[in-house]
Amino acid sequence: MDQFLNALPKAELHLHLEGSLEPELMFALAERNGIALAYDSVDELRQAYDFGNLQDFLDLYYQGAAVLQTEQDFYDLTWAYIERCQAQNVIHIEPFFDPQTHTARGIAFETVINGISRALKDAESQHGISTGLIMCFLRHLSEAEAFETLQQATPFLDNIIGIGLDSSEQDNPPAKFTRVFAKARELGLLTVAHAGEEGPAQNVIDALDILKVDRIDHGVRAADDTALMERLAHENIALTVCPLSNTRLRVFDDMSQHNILQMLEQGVKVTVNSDDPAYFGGYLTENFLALEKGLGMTHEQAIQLARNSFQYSFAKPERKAALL
Ligand code: ES4
Ligand code: ZN
Repeated sequence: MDQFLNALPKAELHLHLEGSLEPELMFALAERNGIALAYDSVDELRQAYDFGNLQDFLDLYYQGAAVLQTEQDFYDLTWAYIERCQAQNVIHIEPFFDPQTHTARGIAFETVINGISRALKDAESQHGISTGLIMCFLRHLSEAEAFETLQQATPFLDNIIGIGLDSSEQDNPPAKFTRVFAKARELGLLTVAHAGEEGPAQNVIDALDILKVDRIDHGVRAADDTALMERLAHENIALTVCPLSNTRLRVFDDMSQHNILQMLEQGVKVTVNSDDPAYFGGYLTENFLALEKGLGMTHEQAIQLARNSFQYSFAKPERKAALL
């Protein structure tokens, strides 16, 4: 473990709470809730984490989330992630959750958000970690289902800072959610969207121009479009890049091929994030370490990446000033 990278103060802007469900906790919750898993052991489950693409991963990710049943389960999931943050000097977090993964199984929206929110509140009071929760819509589901989810969230708008868009990018372009994003913005919510992960650079353009997002999740395929790269740099549009995710899902064959440092040097406001750390082999420090090992990232570059994570966070101005 590189002491410098672990001790470096960092923010995480792209983390799916359901993707922080470690196999050990998955088995413990399965037992607590009397649920049968398709795997006999933690080792057997980990061996299944060999993905050819995004959809291979999503199939296992939605299956794994089925062990989450009670408010306490959502608390325990979130708290386990917060303890990882505490151990890695991650002092500001903006985690995602996918309510539809749970409401589709008959779990009440309030069960999910109350468990998560209570853990985030404890993170602030016990560890001084500042937080902002982002609710994601599953883009493989319909616009109507996204609207229904936004409706369910209305009593809890104080608990969330924004909305996002995740799941299968292929065949589910940003334009499918134009109206629900407009409605969320009217409600005062910030907006982000996964774009340019497996999908084309055009999805990044459409997320900006049609959904009017405040930040892009992944966005690595923007590098295919020179004009877009210049726009991202000049308009200070941040990308939440996830190096280990991208190699595990074969967006890049090897870390040595990853374009994050090239984008950084071109003036694009990139940040480092872990996405689904229980599935992709590491939390934030491990992602920074992978960049050092695979791309020769310097300490100066690491400091700039960490600085970007504070600068382009949705932290309140006074908190941001303290972080920077
Ligand atoms: C995700 Cl890596 C990734 N891409 C799209 N949707 C997701 N949900 C959880 N992880
Ligand atoms: Zn993601």
